[in-house]
Amino acid sequence: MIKGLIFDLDGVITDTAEYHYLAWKSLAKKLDIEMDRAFNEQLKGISRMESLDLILKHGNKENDYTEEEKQELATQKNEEYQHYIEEITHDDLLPGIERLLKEAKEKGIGMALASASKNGPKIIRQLEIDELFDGTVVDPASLRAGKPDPEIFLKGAEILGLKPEECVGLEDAEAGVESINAAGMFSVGVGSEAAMHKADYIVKDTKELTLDRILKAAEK
Ligand code: G16
Ligand code: MG
Repeated sequence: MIKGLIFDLDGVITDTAEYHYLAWKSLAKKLDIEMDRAFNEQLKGISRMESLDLILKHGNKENDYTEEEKQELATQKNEEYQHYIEEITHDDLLPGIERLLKEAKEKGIGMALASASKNGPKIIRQLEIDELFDGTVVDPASLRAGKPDPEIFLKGAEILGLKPEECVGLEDAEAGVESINAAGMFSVGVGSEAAMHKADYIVKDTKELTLDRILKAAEK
């Protein structure tokens, strides 16, 4: 029986991907590296430092910076990103998400956040949904390995006091779906069939996410 939903943040609850993209693009420009939206797809769901490494590699500059300089570059990106997320309000919840969160709360379904973002707690406060995730946000800084490793979703289940098979994970990134599957949970993928082909249940848009549909699919 399904007793918990474990959510990715960016791309599932709200669309911060565009802000990550704009902030990375502006840093890449300063470093004389071209990056477009297609390349940006690879950065979804992975950590800040892993994203920077991929961008440097993309520009053939992976050996040009010391660890310290890379930390400084990542900080610059994050400062620009934080300006963007200041503007987030409750209205930035993706369509259907508020209803899903309400339905889950009413039915006593546990909810946890499995986001790679260190800005997650601030974003859910701005969205005014932090009370629903009180004490159930996995701290990405505590992880040994990021997505696609199952650790982040397993920690989410542990925080909820549930077994992995009692949880459903919701993701929009391929690395995230792999993480959910490896955790032994039912995976819901938001996105195109092609991008989400590894998910157990696929919806094109968050609008299609209702608790009823998710539970029916997971408990089949
Ligand atoms: C999000 C984004 C990634 C980002 C990561 C780390 O993950 O999808 O692009 O690199 O968080 O974010 P920050 O720099 O804020 O720590 P998720 O797991 O919410 O999709
Ligand atoms: Mg995501």
